[in-house]
Amino acid sequence: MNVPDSLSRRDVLKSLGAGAAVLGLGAIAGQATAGEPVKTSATPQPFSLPKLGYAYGALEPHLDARTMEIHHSKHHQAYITNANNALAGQPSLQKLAAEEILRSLGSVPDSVRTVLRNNVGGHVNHSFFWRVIGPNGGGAPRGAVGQAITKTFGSFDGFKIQFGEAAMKRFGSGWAWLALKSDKLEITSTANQDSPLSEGSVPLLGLDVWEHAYYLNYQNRRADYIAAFWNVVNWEQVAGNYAAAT
Ligand code: MN3
Repeated sequence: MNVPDSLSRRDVLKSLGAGAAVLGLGAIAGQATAGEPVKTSATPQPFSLPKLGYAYGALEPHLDARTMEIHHSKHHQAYITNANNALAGQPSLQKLAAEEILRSLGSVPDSVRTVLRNNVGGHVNHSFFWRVIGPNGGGAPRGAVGQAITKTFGSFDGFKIQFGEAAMKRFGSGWAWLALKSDKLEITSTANQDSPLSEGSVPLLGLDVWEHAYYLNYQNRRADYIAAFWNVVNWEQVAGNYAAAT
């Protein structure tokens, strides 16, 4: 099969290197507010639902317990189940970490490309999301990532405005991202469960703007949900993501 071969050695090494860097940062970035160690960016198969590093109700009043429970135990689980089912008939793809599949979607067989794009993407995006939010979050980013945000976007408030616009303008379902591409910070958004990894970027911070992420508590008020999000951002995790990517 051509899929593993199609991954350039550099991509694989970069992927593994980022994971190793994250692990190496454990003493610093591992002390996330959630109390969970920072995880490597390589997610092996078969996929399973990661435990949250906090209780479903820990992010209230900003994100309510019922939404968190359904989002994690039902929506995220469904992506995992669908991805594992799709990969059951693809032994060559089973050797790949989730992130490697997303980086090389163009090389996977046509018959499973869309289902993997949606469901491996859903698994990776949600696993990522649970770690960049947490109790005792909020405030402003410090250190290198804080400096890079200020330098790139003018100020932290300027960054929040631009990120919020990306989240608001994403029509329908998708995500807003702070990502690193060619060593530069960028704000992007993706549709559905598309990942920045598929566009050659490394996500640092992400916000799920699917209605399932906020509808119970905020109904149609996506702007209120975005405003609430800033109170739960785990900037220590974002700093760890940035350190691993640079
Ligand atoms: Mn979601």
